[in-house]
Amino acid sequence: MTDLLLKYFRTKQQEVQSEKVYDTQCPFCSMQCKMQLIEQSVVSRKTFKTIGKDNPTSQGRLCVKGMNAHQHPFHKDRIMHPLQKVNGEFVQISWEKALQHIKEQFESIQATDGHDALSVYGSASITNEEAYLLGKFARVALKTPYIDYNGRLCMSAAATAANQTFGVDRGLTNALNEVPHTRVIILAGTNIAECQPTIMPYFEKAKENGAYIIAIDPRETATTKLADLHLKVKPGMDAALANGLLKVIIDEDLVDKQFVQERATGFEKVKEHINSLSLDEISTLTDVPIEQMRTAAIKFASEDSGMLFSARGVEQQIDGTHAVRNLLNILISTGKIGKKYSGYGAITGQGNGQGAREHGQKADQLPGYRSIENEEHREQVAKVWGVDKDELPRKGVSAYEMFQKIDEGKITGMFLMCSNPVVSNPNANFIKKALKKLKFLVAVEMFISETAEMADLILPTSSYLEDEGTMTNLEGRVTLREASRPCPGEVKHDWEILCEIAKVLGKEKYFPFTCAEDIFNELREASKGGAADYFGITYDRIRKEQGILWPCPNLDHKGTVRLFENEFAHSDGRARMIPVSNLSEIPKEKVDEEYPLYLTTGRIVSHYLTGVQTRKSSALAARNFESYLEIHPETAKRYNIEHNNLVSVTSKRGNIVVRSKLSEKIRKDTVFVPIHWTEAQNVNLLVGEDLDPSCKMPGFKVNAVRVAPV
Ligand SMILES: Nc1nc2c(c(=O)[nH]1)N[C@H]1C(S)=C(S)[C@@H](COP(=O)(O)OP(=O)(O)OC[C@H]3O[C@@H](n4cnc5c(=O)[nH]c(N)nc54)[C@H](O)[C@@H]3O)O[C@H]1N2
Ligand SMILES: Nc1nc2c(c(=O)[nH]1)N[C@H]1C(S)=C(S)[C@@H](COP(=O)(O)OP(=O)(O)OC[C@H]3O[C@@H](n4cnc5c(=O)[nH]c(N)nc54)[C@H](O)[C@@H]3O)O[C@H]1N2
Ligand code: SF4
Ligand SMILES: [Mo]
Repeated sequence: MTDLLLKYFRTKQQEVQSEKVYDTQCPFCSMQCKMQLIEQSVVSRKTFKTIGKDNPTSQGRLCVKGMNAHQHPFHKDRIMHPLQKVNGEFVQISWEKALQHIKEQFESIQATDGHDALSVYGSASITNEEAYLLGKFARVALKTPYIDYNGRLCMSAAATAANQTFGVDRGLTNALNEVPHTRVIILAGTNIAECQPTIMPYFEKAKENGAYIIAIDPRETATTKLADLHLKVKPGMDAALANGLLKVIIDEDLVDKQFVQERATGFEKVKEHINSLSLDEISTLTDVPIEQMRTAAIKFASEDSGMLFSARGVEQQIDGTHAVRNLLNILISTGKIGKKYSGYGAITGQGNGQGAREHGQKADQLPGYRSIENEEHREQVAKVWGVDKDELPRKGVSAYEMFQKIDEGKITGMFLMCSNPVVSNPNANFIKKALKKLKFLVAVEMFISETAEMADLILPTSSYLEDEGTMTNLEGRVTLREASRPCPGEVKHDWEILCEIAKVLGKEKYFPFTCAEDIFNELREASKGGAADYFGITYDRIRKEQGILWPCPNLDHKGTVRLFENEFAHSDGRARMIPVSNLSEIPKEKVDEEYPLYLTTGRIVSHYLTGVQTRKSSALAARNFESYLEIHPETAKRYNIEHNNLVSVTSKRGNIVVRSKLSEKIRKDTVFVPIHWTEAQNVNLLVGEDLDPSCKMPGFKVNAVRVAPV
């Protein structure tokens, strides 16, 4: 190096007056990649950079969202003070006034409209400690049955199916490091390449090792590229397709009879049902050729090991629970579960999609995966909380149904933490109309989201850089997010806000917490003996052992890496198979002359959910600054649509305008719109309100629409 260059670098180095490094985990998906924020002060300004950090799950990798995750917390629009709406405008107020205002409003609503008039809407992007505390807050501080959360729109079908089939629901039954060694993989309605990008090397390695990969998706995606066989199914027909595969497995005598006999119940009924079905009919319904079904089924059944993964493509359907149960029928009938290199994975979505569905945010649930309608469970949790079990409310209703109750005037107040339901719920016009009827809406937020915009009060909350706590990743591994950057402005943590509100409501003694670890220690007690038992997990252990997979019932227990090796979690130790019909119990919307195309919705790699965070990141926003309609060129031609046209997309519920993107990768009868944009581009203006009767999941993935150039 020349002297001149050396001198240049030296001066550059001197310009960096200080450097701070903060450990944290990515605020976005379920991989929960560990990362470090490097903050440098250079002369008069600060610069930030994010780098990956080694850990057993993401192994130091980051995707484009992770690398740019620091851009939104430092965005100028971040809320720094409590904001109250006065004559339609938000004005800054003190915490003291904000808390007093909440007390007055909550008390007045409960005095005039009853206890049940208050509702709580939570999230799977908050920590375990916060999810747990929010459930306790609703039941103990507000005494309302009405609490549910955004995971209802996300994991509810997979969770219900796994609970019904296996007796317990943990996203992956095996750790990710088994994936490279399995012989055959089914990827059903999951786009891991865009949604959990740092998981990909596990699957790429499997392929290198010779695994055969089968993808089921109506579109060709970066994920289906990995597949040896792509079943380009008609949207919403996964339950029927699974019947097709089961039929081949049974007809070809490929059932693992010993496994089915010893470890499951219900196989005979499934077989009887399958014998009554015709492959021709299934092929017509699914638009998957019989030969492809045969290849997939024979390959999956004949290999020694195999894994099956599902995500929202199969699950966000009004028969999502049954569709997943039928996929699990395939896994059980071929004996590919509870063994090395064989198992199931419902790929979790949000950062804490797993943990936040275990500890009491769900309408019918108490911590540790306990049921709020079970007397013994009520007793156990009431004891930990120091309340009388008869004082605990009963079960409430699901996320979308809370908005129906608001519309009916039965719920008049809402406490919203970490979600943007105006954009993420189906039938978005209705959600907005319902929210307008509320007497009082409080949003705990980092930004004025489309929903916070409608609030009477916004409370500023901390980000993933500042808020310490545990997050359970897609493997079921409980990890510790060591976030330690000081909160900016008057920002407080979500858990701190809950404790302060409880205090003004006179419930301080139930919320005495001074740090996240205090809350975790109570959660451990409350989950003890439950299905999701965290009792043996401590902050110290997580630090030393780089995360622990639940259940972990005591301090000497190593955690459970592989589930169901000896028995399933039902009391008889067996998995439950049930026959599943080809068609949904509640009919899905059909295409007709007026609405001739199927609309399906989903994600792209550069944005996250309703986009409130990623649209604030200059690097991510620059990659995709607007929504689009993916449409097959032949279909586009039929409706006089050219590439890059503004297109009007209309369903029975509403209308959006997005730009066309012609692509041969999508089925000719289907169009796709991503979910990350709002207002005239909010795809949920088009989605209908029917819900899966078993888990109340909306049908985000199948709706009938028409398209026309604007
Ligand atoms: N970049 C990015 N990553 C994310 C998120 C994000 O917003 N952005 N969100 C996170 C969250 S919360 C979640 S839940 C996960 C979601 O992760 P995924 O479920 O993988 O994502 P989606 O894009 O919703 O849907 C997956 C695939 O289902 C396909 N599909 C649509 N209809 C059907 C159908 O009827 N049958 C079948 N078999 N497939 C169908 C779509 O074409 C799509 O490729 O991602 C997480 N990761
Ligand atoms: N059509 C269609 N609709 C869908 C889906 C689909 O595939 N298709 N997917 C569904 C799925 S899987 C999901 S998970 C939902 C998610 O939908 P939402 O719950 O609406 O998701 P986000 O956009 O993440 O909203 C989170 C909000 O909380 C704020 N926030 C972020 N971190 C924190 C925090 O730590 N504390 C607090 N208090 N606030 C915070 C963010 O600024 C943001 O405004 O959308 C669902 N909607
Ligand atoms: S978005 Fe997911 S894969 Fe990407 S860095 Fe964040 S946690 Fe990792
Ligand atoms: Mo999700």
